[in-house]
Amino acid sequence: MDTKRFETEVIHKGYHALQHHGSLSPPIFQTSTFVFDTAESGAKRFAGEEEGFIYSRLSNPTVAMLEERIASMENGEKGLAFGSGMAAVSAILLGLTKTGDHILCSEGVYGCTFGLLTLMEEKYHITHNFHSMSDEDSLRSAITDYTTVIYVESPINPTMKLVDIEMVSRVAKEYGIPVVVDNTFCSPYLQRPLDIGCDVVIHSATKYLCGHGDVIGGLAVGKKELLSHLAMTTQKDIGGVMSPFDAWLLLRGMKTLPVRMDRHCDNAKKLAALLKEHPAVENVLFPGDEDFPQYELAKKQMSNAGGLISFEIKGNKAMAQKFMNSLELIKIAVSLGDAETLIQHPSTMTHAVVPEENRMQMGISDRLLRLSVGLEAWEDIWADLEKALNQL
Ligand code: 3LM
Repeated sequence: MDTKRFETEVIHKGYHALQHHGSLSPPIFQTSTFVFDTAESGAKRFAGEEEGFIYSRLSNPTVAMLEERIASMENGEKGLAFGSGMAAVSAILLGLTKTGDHILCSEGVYGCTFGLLTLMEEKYHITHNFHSMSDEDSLRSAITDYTTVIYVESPINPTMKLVDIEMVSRVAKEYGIPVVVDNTFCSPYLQRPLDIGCDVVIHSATKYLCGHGDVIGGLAVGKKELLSHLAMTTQKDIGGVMSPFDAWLLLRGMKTLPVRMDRHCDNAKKLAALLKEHPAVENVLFPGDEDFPQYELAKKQMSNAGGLISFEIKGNKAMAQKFMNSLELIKIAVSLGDAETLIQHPSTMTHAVVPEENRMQMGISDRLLRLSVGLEAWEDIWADLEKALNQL
């Protein structure tokens, strides 16, 4: 079958790979192991001389179908599925580094990624530093002889700052350094980093890809040679793999990714404009806002602005928390990309593990809130926000 458009592939890609007996919904191969016809056949599979499944930590048909589908969505050669976004991040970063290496990171990262980088530095002497990557010259000056990975979130959680993925990848190529992009906030529907030069894309599949708040999962996509190597090392031997049932839920959720994302984006655009006008709010951070400092970059590398809005409450932390507690429809919860609108307080929640000094450098004040705009009627979301803001 020749390649079809994104909206078609997200529903069909990988279906042919299964012996599905005509079942429209793919079977969940809920098995830990696979039976070999003979001892010789088993030996050949282990030696890579015979096609076939061995054991579900190594590969599973339902999970393999998801891996084929996400590879197609990101326009990459090979996909890998993990038991969480952090299992993906850790398998990729540990797989690409050794003691003494240096990781150059975007100006901010998700809190647990920050925790992992700290752990790698303390335990394995793999150093890192955060950098704005705002122009070629400063990027070049931040690359050291020991830099072996450039790790980028764009948009950055939760400050929404962007990194020019094409520019960073172009410069990194000159030095032969792989660029890893965490594409969780956009999903492949809004941004395809491999198309603009990066080497590995990572997702917390828990978020937009799933879309229904019922899976913890991670995905990575890149060149076949590199991803196969990671599959046989840090994925297989650390073992943070995805279960067949979670792969099935993701295959189901991803079919509606384009229609869901369109709605998330439309709702967020309307709400960002309304938040900007409200006297109790300042610093609305939304890449689709014409006053957003990187609006042009957003237009260049994202096909739409996404469903996340961060903003500060005028006042202090207590007022931010009071506002959250006054909400009724909107749920106070971490995570994002679900049908339900969720709000969280990064300085005490997703980024609580980040020391205050680093949080300030990243731009995470204790008045900052992150709204994951859901699929409800925007008028109802706004009514809830406005009522709670008016109480401040
Ligand atoms: C959150 N984020 O609410 P999992 N990369 C990015 C992420 O935002 C996340 C991960 C990786 C949130 C989770 S906080 C306790 C809840 C950009 C997760 C990690 O391992 O699937 O959670 O993904 O921002």
